[in-house]
Amino acid sequence: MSKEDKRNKFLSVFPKLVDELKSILTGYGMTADAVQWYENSLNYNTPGGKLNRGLSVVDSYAILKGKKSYEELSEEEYFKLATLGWCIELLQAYFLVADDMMDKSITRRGQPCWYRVEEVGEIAINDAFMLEGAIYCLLKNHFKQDSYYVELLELFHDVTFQTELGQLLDLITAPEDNVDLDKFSLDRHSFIVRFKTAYYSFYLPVALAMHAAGISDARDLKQAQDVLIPLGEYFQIQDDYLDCFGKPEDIGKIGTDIQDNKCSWVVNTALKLCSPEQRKVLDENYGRKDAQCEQKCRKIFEDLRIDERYHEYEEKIAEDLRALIARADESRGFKRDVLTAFLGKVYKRQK
Ligand code: GPP
Ligand code: MG
Ligand code: MG
Ligand code: MG
Repeated sequence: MSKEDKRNKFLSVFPKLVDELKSILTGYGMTADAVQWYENSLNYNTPGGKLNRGLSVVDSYAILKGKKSYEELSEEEYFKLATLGWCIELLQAYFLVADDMMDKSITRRGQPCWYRVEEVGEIAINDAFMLEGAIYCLLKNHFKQDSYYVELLELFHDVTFQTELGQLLDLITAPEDNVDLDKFSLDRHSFIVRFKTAYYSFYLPVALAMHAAGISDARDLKQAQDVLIPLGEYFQIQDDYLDCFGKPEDIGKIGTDIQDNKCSWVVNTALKLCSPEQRKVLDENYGRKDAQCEQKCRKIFEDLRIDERYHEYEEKIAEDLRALIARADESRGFKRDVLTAFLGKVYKRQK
């Protein structure tokens, strides 16, 4: 099945889940305008992205079950796994609606952020909570009878909290009105991105698929996590690199990390390599909402050849991850290919 067909098949499940969620509201006697509001929020905030996380749940499950293609999954099996995939997409929708308010962002996935839509405003806070709530409604409807139901609940709860911890650190490390580069370090960066991105984007899809496939020995979950967390960190480092060095037409957004005072891999690498004079320029120009200040920072990143440092980092981490994957133990039914497939999706991506 082509990538496009896989995506369309996955997308075709979502309207059924929306109907199911609407009928929960109807069952509580909610009025038609409230049901309509929820439907609008679900449709505006959930399906518009790349869907990598959701699709990965189904892909990982198929690999773990030794299926060569989606066609070998029964309709019922596919629907259940796709539902789990949509639960991650709902988690992501919840995070992004809230994150865009905290970051005062303007657009998301090529449309205005939800809180900036006329008549939404701060109701978006409640809408974010209700996107999260949808996860637990769907899990209850589709997985309550399964032996691993509690594991799924625990996983969503733990990963949500870990992401919130990462978000806290992200926010207090980059205040808008107080630039202090002494707060930054590559260690702090690593900690932030592992918590804010890697757990929910990389570990969660695989861990969900492992529970659903019945390959969920604690040792196997741990070996998956030991690869997926550094892989998620590598993914976020690419995101930071592309924010500064990517072409807007490739990445679909205009980079803002320098002006936003972000604790990104790029500035942290520069801080490690710069001379006292260059440090002074960064202190005076990083995190300022001013195009000329941004240009001065960019010049230093060029002089320090941060792009070359990035390519070195990329080769090194890909090699380390390949070695780590090669050592994974398959004796209890875990499949290295789940991890190889993820690395393949990330390695040298341009967008
Ligand atoms: C997006 O990071 C943040 C998250 C996905 C986690 C949000 C967590 C919450 C608990 C709300 P970002 O702000 O660096 O990314 P983007 O540039 O896409 O806004
Ligand atoms: Mg943010
Ligand atoms: Mg943001
Ligand atoms: Mg970014």
